Amino acid sequence: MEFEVVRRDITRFPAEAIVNAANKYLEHGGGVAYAIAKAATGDVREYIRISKEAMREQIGRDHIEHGEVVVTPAMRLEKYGIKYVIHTVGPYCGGVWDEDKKEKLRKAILGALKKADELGVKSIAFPAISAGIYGCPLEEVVKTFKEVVEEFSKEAKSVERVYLVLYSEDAYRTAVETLGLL
Ligand code: AR6
Repeated sequence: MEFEVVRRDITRFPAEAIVNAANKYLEHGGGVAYAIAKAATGDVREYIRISKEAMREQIGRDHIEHGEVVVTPAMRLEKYGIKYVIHTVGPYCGGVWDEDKKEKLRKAILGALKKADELGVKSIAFPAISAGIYGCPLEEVVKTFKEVVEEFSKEAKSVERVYLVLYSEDAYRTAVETLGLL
C-alpha cells in the first residue's frame, strides 16, 4: 500500500473517498469540514442535514465516538472522481499531546480506513485530522498517520493508496520533514 503526503485542497483531490475531520455532531462549522460541506452542496446547512440523517441511519445516534464513521455522498465533488465523504472525529488537544489523544486519533484514522475498504475504494485522502481547530501538534498527527497506515496495510483488501493532504505550504513542509522525506 502506498502512503503519500501531498500539498492540495482536499475538496478537489481525486481520491475515491475523502475524509472529513468532523466533530462528533457532524456540525461542519469551520475548517476543512466547512470547506467540504460547502464544496459538496453549495449550502453548508444542507450538507449538515444530510450528514445527520446519514448518522441516524448508519449509527442510530445523534453523535459519533472516536473510531465510528459516517459516510455521505460526494455530490458536487463527483466531478473530481470523489465518490464518498467519510466523516470521522479526532481528539481535541488544545496543544496537549499524550497517549490518550494518540489512541483517539489512531481510532479515528483506522475507522475511516476500514470503512474505505468495506466500500471497496482503491484510494482515500485524509486531511491532518485534529491538527487545526482541535489544536493537536501536526508532527504527532503526521507520525500517527504513518504508523496507522502501516498497521492497516497488513489487513487492507481494496485500499491501495492513502494520501495525507496538507493545505498550507508550511504544514506540508513540516509533514515532509517529520517523516524524513526531504
Ligand atoms: N484541504 C485540506 N486540508 C485543509 C483544508 C482543505 N480544504 N482546509 C483546512 N485544512 P480542522 P480539526 C486543514 O480545523 O482540527 C471543524 O469546525 C487545516 O489546515 O479542519 O480536526 C469541525 O467541524 C488543518 O491542518 O479540523 C470540528 O468542530 C486540518 O485540515 C473541528 O473543526 C484539520 O483542521 C475539527 O478540528
